[in-house]
Amino acid sequence: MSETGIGKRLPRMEDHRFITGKGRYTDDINLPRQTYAAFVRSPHAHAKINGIDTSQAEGAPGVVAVLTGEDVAADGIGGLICGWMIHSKDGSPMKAGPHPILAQGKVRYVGDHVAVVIAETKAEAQAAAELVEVDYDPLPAVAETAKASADGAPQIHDEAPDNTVFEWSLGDEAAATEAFDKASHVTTLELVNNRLIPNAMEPRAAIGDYDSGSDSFTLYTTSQNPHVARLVLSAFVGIAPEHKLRVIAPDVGGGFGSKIFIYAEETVCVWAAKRVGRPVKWTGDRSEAFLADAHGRDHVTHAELATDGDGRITGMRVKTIANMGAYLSTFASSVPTYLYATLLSGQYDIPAIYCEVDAVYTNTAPVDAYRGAGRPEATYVVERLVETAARELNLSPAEFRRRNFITEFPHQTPVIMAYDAGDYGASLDKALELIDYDGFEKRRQESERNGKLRGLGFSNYIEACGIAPSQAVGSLGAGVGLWESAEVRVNPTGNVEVLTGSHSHGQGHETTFAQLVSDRLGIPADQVSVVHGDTDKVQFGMGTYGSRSGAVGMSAIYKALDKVEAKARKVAAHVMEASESDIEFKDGQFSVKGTDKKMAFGEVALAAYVAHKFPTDEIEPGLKEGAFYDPKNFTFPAGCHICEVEIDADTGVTRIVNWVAVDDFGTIINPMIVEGQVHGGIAQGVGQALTEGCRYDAESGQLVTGSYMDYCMPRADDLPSFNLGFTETACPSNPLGMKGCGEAGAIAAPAAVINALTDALGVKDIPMPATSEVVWRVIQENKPRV
Ligand code: MCN
Repeated sequence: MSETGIGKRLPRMEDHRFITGKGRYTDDINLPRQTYAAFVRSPHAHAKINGIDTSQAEGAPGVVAVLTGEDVAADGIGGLICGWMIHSKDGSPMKAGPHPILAQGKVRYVGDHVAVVIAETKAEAQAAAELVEVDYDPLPAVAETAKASADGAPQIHDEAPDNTVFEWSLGDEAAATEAFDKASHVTTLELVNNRLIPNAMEPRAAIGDYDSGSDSFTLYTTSQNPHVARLVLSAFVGIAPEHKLRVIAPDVGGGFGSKIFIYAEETVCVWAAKRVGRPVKWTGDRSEAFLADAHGRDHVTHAELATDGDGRITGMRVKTIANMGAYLSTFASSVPTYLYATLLSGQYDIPAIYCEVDAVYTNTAPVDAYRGAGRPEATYVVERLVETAARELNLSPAEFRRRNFITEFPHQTPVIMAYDAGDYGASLDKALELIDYDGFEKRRQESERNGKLRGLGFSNYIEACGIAPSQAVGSLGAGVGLWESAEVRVNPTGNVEVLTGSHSHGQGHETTFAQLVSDRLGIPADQVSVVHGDTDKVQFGMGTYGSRSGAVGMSAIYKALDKVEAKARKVAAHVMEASESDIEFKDGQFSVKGTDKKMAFGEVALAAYVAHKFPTDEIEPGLKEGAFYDPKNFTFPAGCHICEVEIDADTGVTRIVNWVAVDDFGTIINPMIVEGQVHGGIAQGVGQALTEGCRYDAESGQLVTGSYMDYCMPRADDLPSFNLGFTETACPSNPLGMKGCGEAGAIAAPAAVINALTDALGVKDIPMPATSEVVWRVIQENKPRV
């Protein structure tokens, strides 16, 4: 067995370059004759543009060009589009307004792109951007999700009356109505899933370059999916054939979903590079990221759970208003629909579910996928309902959950998903043991003696990862299946290069992918290089999001390795003059059954290249194989997170004193990397629950939380040392039995925190983010026991 193979806590091989400052990010790249772009952004949430005077800016020092929406239109550049069509329940297609890369006639949110100034230096571009005179007629704005379609709300796009993009539904309404009619108890909650601003460490950046000699473009950009960026962006900018655009996503400092989309800025850089005949570089600053990176979540939900006299769940009804922002971002429409409502069954056997989702435009930044994308919102609805129902029925939350768990697999839910494998009782049992559930009451009493309120909150989440098997999404009418590609190139010295369509921007693929190769070929992981993020090197790929790189990306590598092994067996058999059926391969050695003949993997690799007079009709020289892998189903990671909080009753300050997470990720390749992923995810979920909340002023539509002064990210001292455990049910739909782990923590955590807070405070609900001020106010209003 390989010392660096599957299951080993191999330190991340990429970290040496990151922690020694040798990472190469987009902003580290500089091209000869490069210019710099600065965007003129709207100061208004909603306004008519009467005219733009660029003359002063054009005359400013160093300015190369000033471009506006008129130039975009003149060059026939179309707008950005949302790729996933949703139909309303009346069958009509979603109503999307145009999304020009530079505003045309109107701006629709603070930060909207109005013009771009291109200059010799960044400072000159920024200074000249201040000189662009825009004549605006401010219009009334609507920023609040719940009020977007209210009578008299300002109309944002002519194409979408009442600011309604779609009114969609999923499930059986009649069955749900019947379940509620017959219910012995109904639990109701009004929930707000707060809007979040993604905060990857590296802000977005792009360099567009045009080579007039070959009439081809290169885009360096902070992308999680460079091939998809090439496909979509080449169509937007009119570059044909598409391989005339090379997209390079070098080291990327985190994305969390926000770097999947096609944004105006990188599109402008590519288009403008040809117009000015020089490379155009843009590096966003943190303030621009707050304003114009696609935000996450932002749901307002009315949710109901029906139970019978035995404490069994019989039905669920959910009505959600989902804020899309001012424009539909690349995948926005899929998030509150197929990534959300399809997970509303949670881990429970619920016979009838009906969900309605109204997607609305508001004068705010576009909203799209953010770590978990739809699944944190679903888990929040399910786990808040379940916990509340248990309390209302005077059952322990653990017992109520256990009574309703799905126990037989495969399980077809009433909301499309067919869960393949899991053991939800096992993760609950293990979590109860790790948190010392039986000792909780004593700990609560001890806290009370010290003037503190203690609470325990569960979150038994499930998610659908490995996005997105074409068989499964085809049935959703998406028309796109998201497979992954891989190529394994074995060099004559036996070293291996793996070319993958996945993109690592913090997930440690250079290590885990190498571990897989090490395991299969019996060579050390440091003899494996992982190549990704360049459309000229890797033929095609779907990129990284939806915790898919393990289950889908690594499965493609696995398939390519099958082919490499099969070919190497042929070569070994030829060189050792044996029958192929007598060749055995173990621990990196090919041997001939029943003899002492053997060859190391490296020797076979060399033989494959240095011509052993192969019978070329049977064996071609070389050792290089590729594969595409399209899974049959999603993977369904699930687990039980329990959060224990202690609240200072005088100040409302909440301390998380213990966090237990027992997750089922199927086969684990690198436990250390997986634990890191879970830690990061929980931290993000705790941020949503306790500190992070994006706010727009309801009247003016100004972003009130536009910097870290007002938008509070969680810090290390807000978090306890996490207590992690694992259970394992292998995923049957991929060869490694893996399930995704990259989003689990962010999906589970918000419900666990709020369930713990409501337990401690003895209240039905508390809004997120439950800052100490919010908690203090609840304490003042409710005067709990202490
Ligand atoms: N892994 C494993 N065993 C498993 C599952 C995964 O060892 N059973 C390993 C994988 O090989 C990979 C890592 O864990 O090295 C994460 O794998 P996976 O769950 O497949 O997720 P992806 O690689 O597809 O990453 C996407 C996921 C998502 S959707 C978001 S959002 C997110 C996340 O990863 N964004 C991140 N984690 C992030 N971590 C960092 N540092 N930065 C981001 O932007």
